[in-house]
Amino acid sequence: MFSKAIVRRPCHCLIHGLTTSNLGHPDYKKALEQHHAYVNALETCGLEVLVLEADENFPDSTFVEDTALLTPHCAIITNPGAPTRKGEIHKMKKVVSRFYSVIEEIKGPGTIEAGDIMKVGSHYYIGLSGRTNEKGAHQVIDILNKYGMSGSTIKVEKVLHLKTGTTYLENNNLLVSGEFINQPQFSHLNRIEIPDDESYAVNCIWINNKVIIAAGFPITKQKIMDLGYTVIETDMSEFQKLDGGLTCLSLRF
Ligand code: CIR
Repeated sequence: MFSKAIVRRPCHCLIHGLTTSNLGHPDYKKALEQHHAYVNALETCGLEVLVLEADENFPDSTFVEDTALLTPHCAIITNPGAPTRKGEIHKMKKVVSRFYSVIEEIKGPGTIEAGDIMKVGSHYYIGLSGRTNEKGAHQVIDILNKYGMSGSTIKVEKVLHLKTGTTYLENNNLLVSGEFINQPQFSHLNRIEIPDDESYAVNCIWINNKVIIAAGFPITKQKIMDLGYTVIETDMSEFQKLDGGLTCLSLRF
């Protein structure tokens, strides 16, 4: 169960955020409205949400998930692989220290962005992607082991982060798309396949038995409702333009 979340309002320079999509620049006003609706969705799931003010120094700073991994036993401040995002961690470390007394940090040359980390029980799958390297992943695994948790690595070849292509909905249910559909490390889970034309929607958030999903993906919505979850839809069009999904916009703990 989660009780809190941390989010950061999008800054004006969001429109210059990193992207591989060809969907055009986000509309700032619309992004702010969508962010507001996202916070409402988290609150509807029962979370107390800390909304941090926009940070104009970092275009991608609204994607707070990448800067920290918040586990039940410790917080781990990451070392983002994207050079323009490395500085985001300093403010986040201060914020996280309000809630955690045990804080670990990933050191270069290890890099990791927590969009590459997916928790399944006390095990953490870590994607080796363009942003997360072996050294970063192994530092995280060593820290997890120190606190009685575990981790393993999975290659991410076609998408930005591990959770761009798969998310866990608890109760053994895993949404999978593309390169993760036949991933042997997931074979013990109940895998729900999301078709290619809805692959953006595979990035969902489970919170206390409700699932927040991106609006406009009817097949995904139906599959999740069929599993018995209450579904909350929210429009993500402006964040999709920057390769950002639902999980990226918050730290939940
Ligand atoms: C980036 O490329 O870093 C941002 N535009 C999007 C980050 C998405 N974060 C995530 O998947 N956890």
